[in-house]
Amino acid sequence: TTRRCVCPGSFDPVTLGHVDVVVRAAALFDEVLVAVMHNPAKQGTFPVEQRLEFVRESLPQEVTPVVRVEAYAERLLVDVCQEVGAQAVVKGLRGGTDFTYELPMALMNRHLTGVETVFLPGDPALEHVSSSLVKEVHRLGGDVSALVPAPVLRALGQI
Ligand code: COD
Repeated sequence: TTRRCVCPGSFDPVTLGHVDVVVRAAALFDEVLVAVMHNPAKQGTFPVEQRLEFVRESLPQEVTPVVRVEAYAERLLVDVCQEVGAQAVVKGLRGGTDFTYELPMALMNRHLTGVETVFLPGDPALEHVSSSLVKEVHRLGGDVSALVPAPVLRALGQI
C-alpha cells in the first residue's frame, strides 16, 4: 500500500524549520501532502495563496516528485487525511512546549478517525525558529536571512 502523510500547519510564512520537517517526512513516506490550514488561534499575516506559493517555491527539487502542497481553509485536518488516504499526520517538535500543544490535537485527531500522528524531533539548529518570531524579529530590523527560504526573505523585504 502507498504510505501517505499530511504535514499540516499555518505556514505563515514557511521557515527552514518547516522545510526540514517536510523533507524528512518525504524520506519516510511514499507521498506527502503539505496542507496549508487555518489555525483559529492565529490571525493570519500572509494571504493563503501566497503562503502556498512560498512553500512550493521553497522545497528542494529532490522532494518535489513526492510532495504536493495545497490549501484547506476551514476544514478539519482529519477530513483532509481521509480525502487523500493518509495514514498519518507528521509534525515537528521543538521541545516540551510544542509537545504540550500538539498532544491534545494528536489525541483528538485519533479520536475522530483513528489517524496517527508521527512526531519528528526538530533540528536543534532550528529550534528557535517559528513563523511568528521570524516576523517579529524582521519587523524590528533583525536579520532572519539564515532562518527562512529565499522567496520568503524577498517577500519580507516588501512588508
Ligand atoms: N522545527 C521543527 N518543527 C517546526 C518548526 C521548527 N523550527 N517550526 C514549525 N514546526 C512545526 C510545528 O511544530 C508544527 O508541527 C508544524 O511545523 C506547523 O507549524 P505552524 O506554526 O505553521 O502551524 P500551526 O501549529 O499553527 O498549525 C495548526 C494546525 C493548522 C495544524 C491546526 O490548527 C489544525 O489542524 N487546523 C485544522 C482544523 C482542525 O482540524 N482542528 C482540530 C484539531 S484537533
